[in-house]
Amino acid sequence: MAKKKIFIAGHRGLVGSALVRLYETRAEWEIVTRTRSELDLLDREAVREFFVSEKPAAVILAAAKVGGIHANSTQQVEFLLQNMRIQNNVIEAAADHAVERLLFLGSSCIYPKNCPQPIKEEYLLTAPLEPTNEGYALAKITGVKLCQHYSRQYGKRFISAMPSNLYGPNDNFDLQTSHVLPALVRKFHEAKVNASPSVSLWGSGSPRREFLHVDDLAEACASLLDNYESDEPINVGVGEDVTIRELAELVRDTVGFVGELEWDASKPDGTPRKLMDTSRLAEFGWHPKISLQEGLRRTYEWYLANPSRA
Ligand code: GFB
Repeated sequence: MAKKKIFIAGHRGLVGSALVRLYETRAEWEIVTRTRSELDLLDREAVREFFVSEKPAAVILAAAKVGGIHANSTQQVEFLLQNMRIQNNVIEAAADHAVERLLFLGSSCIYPKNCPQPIKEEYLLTAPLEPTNEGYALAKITGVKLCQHYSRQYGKRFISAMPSNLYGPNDNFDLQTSHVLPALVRKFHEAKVNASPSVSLWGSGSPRREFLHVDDLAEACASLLDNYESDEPINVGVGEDVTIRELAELVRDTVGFVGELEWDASKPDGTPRKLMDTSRLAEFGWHPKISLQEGLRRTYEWYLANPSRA
């Protein structure tokens, strides 16, 4: 049987690299990737030419400008513009060049700042957004809606998954631009190595976050791409969250740092909580496998084995 091509856009990132690891085990698919220098996803014509020549049957759009609370809040223009451009280019070209299935990745931060918890998919666009990531959220909401309208207006099988906060191999460990979990791994590791008495963390430690290992996300994406038939977005999370303080204690214990935690109140907390309701996903029949403790252990191992990423 001839293999079908799947284009994994953003294959060097946290999500894309997990998708590549997964699809390498699936014989029915031929993985297609392009580095940024081979194909600039911001360039509409180049993207259209790529679809004409490669003719992928499926696309997972994991290419995006992403970052933690500091990067998001200080580069709202770039997060809004670049993400809109990438997703418009890829989704429109996929529709115009007979891609059979496309999965777009949204994010839990696109839901309203103060919505009831756990967050159901239907809460999208019911109230104002969290200001620290408004640019990113607006771009992602547009992508989710574009897929939904392609599905409704043109019968395309373009779907959207909304992951919670993600972590795992190939994450960004840069302290200015990273998300909290990789930042904590690095901070605690460096404090241990330097025998520092304390580690400085941002905000109050009281916000709650839900963490999903990226290998679990990749499994969920593959399953949804194959079998999810609705045009409604679907949350992909673990169904439980922890405070940032609890996360910090877990990372501290995983790394083996003995010292104090200090909280820098001059840094933002961001949204107080964004725990997603995963009942739609459970009904679909998918459940995560990797606990936060296990995922953290694996992530720290990966970090130690890849010092160049730090
Ligand atoms: O992961 P994070 O940067 O982003 O921060 P968000 C989560 C929480 O961890 C915030 C606290 O309350 C931070 O103040 N925190 C404590 C730290 N110490 C640190 C640290 O050293 N580094 C970082 N980065 N945080 C992002 C959105 O929001 O979530 C994006 O901005 C995206 O749009 C992503 O959706 C999933 O969870 O607040």
